[in-house]
Amino acid sequence: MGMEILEEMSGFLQKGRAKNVKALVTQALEEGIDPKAILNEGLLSGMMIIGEKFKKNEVFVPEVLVAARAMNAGLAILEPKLIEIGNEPVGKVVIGTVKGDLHDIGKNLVAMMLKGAGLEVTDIGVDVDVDKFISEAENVGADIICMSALLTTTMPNMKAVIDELKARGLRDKYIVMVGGAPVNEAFAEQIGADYYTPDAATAAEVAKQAVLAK
Ligand code: B12
Repeated sequence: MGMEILEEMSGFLQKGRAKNVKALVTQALEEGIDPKAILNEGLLSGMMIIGEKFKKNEVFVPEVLVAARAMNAGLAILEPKLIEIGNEPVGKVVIGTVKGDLHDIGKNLVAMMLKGAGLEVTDIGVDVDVDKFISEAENVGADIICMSALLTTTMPNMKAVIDELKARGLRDKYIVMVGGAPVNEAFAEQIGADYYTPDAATAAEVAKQAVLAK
């Protein structure tokens, strides 16, 4: 009992059917199903499947966005219950697009997949300056700082954040992840970031592993 409803929920989530997901989360709670099971087996499992398909080019940005919207709709109902039972997130992430850069589609996808992996995500938007990355990370008690850049001219602003972390003696406090189309492994290493991943699904996996290993 209960399992079918969670499978059904995951299926609706993958199709981006927010209304159906919301209705099933409500129903599952009424049936007394453990909110953690609803989260893991109903919502996050569906998002992981979408992430894998996105990685293999079986689905594209619009499908991921509607799935993420459905996940968020379900999460909104579930969150108060999760807080009640004290479900701790795997870790906390602050994510933004660096100063001078307004591209946010990739960053938003990464943020959604991170949420899908059970991380608490604070999205600080686009055109984020050095000080904001650091002060927000300090404020929320983040484990990870994620930076996105889509322009070759704004990539150096990732290094500026890392350099400032070092200057303030905070570099070891955070896991720093970087990404975006022009970013690669060699660049990440050169500026002293901890991780680079080419896509959102891998970013979520790596972030989760990194926090658990911290
Ligand atoms: C959409 C777009 C825009 C939109 C942005 C809308 C928005 N809300 O984001 C608009 C029209 C506003 C725009 C503006 C500009 N753009 Co533009 N844009 C693009 C375009 C076509 C797609 C980018 C995109 O969303 N891709 C889809 C997402 C899903 O992919 P992604 O961002 O790479 O993200 C994935 C990974 O990189 C990774 N990832 C992303 N972030 C992170 C972060 C972490 C931590 C990790 C681990 C992973 C990760 O995961 C994501 C999902 O798998 C690209 C071309 C391209 N093919 O990249 C040009 C492109 C990036 N733009 C470009 C340019 C030049 C500009 C402008 C300067 C144009 C102009 N003259 O005004 C302005 C700059 C504005 C600014 N200050 O930022 C150039 C950059 C060239 C360069 N070498 O720097 C590109 C490459 C186009 C080109 N070929 O010339 N742009």
